[in-house]
Amino acid sequence: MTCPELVQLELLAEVDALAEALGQWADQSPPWQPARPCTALVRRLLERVRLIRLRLESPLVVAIIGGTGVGKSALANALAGDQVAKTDRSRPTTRQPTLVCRPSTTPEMFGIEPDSVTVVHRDLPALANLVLVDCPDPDTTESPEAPDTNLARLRHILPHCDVLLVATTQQKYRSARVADELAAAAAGARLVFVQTHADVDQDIRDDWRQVLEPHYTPGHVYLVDSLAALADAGNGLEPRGEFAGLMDLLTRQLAGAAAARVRRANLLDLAEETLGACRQRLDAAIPAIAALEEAIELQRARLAARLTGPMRDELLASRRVWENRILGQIAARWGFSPFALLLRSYQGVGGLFFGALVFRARTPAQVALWGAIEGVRTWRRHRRERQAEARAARALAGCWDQTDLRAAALVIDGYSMEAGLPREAASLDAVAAEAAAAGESFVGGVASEVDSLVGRMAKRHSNWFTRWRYELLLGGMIGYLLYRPARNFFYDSWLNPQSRPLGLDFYLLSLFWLLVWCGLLMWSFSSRLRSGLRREIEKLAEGWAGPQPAAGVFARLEEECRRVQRYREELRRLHEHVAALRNRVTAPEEPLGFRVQGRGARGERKR
Ligand SMILES: Nc1nc2c(ncn2[C@@H]2O[C@H](COP(=O)(O)OP(=O)(O)OP(=O)(O)O)[C@@H](O)[C@H]2O)c(=O)[nH]1
Ligand SMILES: [Mg+2]
Repeated sequence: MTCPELVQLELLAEVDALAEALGQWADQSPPWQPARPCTALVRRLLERVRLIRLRLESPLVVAIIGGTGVGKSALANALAGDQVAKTDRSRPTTRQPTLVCRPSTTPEMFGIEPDSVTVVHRDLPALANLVLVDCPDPDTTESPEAPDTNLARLRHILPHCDVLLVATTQQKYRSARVADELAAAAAGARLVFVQTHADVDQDIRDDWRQVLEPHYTPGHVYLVDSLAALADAGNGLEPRGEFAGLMDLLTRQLAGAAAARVRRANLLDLAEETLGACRQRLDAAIPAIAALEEAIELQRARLAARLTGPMRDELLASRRVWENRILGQIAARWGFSPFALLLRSYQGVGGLFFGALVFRARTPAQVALWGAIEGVRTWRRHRRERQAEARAARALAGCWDQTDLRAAALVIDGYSMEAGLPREAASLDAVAAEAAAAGESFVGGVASEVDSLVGRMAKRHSNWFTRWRYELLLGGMIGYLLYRPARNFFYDSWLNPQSRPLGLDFYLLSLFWLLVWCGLLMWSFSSRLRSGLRREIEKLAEGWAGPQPAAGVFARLEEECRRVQRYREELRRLHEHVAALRNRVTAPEEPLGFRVQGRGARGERKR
């Protein structure tokens, strides 16, 4: 494979990859107001990319632009080496772009509509590697309402051109109209600056360079006499002086692989400039998104405090129920022993009493908590009555104070409007639905936290040391109380005839003291448990500080914000990728000129 072919293939692959990435980025744009103009800009860029791709294999298209009468048509003739475009003293002369090319070349090859140009086919040597476009001027005063003006025709043709030959004269080099059009078209093209009328005008190139330099790197600025150059060509003479340099640049230096490099540089310039403009827009709009994200966190923290406060109170108020559960688990771990039996009886009585508490639940937090905790046990029993689930769901929704939700939704709606995001996500209905789901997941989380807390505490309070201490204390008391009746029965009644069997009083008293002892032991055991439980619940509630319990509220809006951030991040990545490519690709800059990125050429028109 030859070098130019390889360059061409590389360029094709690069253009395709870039177009695909840009297309994907534009397709994934979020419903965010500032994204709209950026997406539109990138779609226009893609159209330009399509045009550049279309003419990748074709000769370079060199457009000659400049104010009326500066000698564009005369320069086209000089470059072609023949009379190809009409020149005249009456202004304006050229009204439609004139495409000067070899007979094998057609406007369609460059994506140009044939009706929009006058095609001049000439088999001239100068046209071997380039196509000349003699453009109409941008400064003829015409009715701006007229649909078909010189300016409109000029704007229509410029995106199809690779190199802009900017012609001027001593009189016109400061023309604002021309500068504006140049600024708009320059990003997608290399530039060659030419002063005409070298035979009659002063050399203003230094001053012109100064006018250009804030916005352009002008490269070599040529000074030519087009009429003399055309006459030389007609007489079969070789080009001379500055004109020879210009001819050499266009016909030799920019031929072949250089043409591909020019196109690649143009494409990357255009892409970098467009993406840079998009980034500027998005960067300007992003603080409003950050403010919205901050406001969401703040409102969540507020709502969460409203949710966690009652939940903590509820957990503390139901301490006896947790205690009872822990006792049940401890008894189950200990299996069959006197103290385990005592625990079971105590827990059984407690269960009867506290089980009723579940059904006396009144506050939304209570109902929600019990709905979640008893989800497996109590509610399932009632499942046949389908109302049970609806009741739990209502209770979960009721965890939130509707006034709080409305206030939060209003605040966030203001921020999302400011940020340019769709407002439906901040509507009360949407927020209420999100709040219900968030409440449900929070309460579900609390239920499982309580469950593991009960398990943890049961484990902590059922170690061997604790167990044997209580077993010994209870067993000792039982042994002590059994000693006298046993002695009375086995020893006294057989060996001591004077003794009498113990009366009912003794047994009642023994039972009384046994109960008192059991009570004391239970009191000691459960009071330790209870104080530990309080600490654990407080610790649990401390873990709910911050916006986390209300994380699901404004989730849709938060997702939109994330999408916007991803969209912006992707743009930054694309822009940096294009900038890196641009720095790597060396266009044959010298003596070509080009637009300086990021310096905002004057009067830039939106592409
Ligand atoms: N002496 C001299 N005259 C020139 C030169 N270039 C162009 N002219 C003359 O300037 C006049 C205008 O030239 P054109 O080529 O028609 O100018 P243009 O820029 O195409 O003008 P429009 O088509 O109206 O935009 C003609 O009479 C040319 O002969 C030059 O280098 N030297
Ligand atoms: Mg002309």
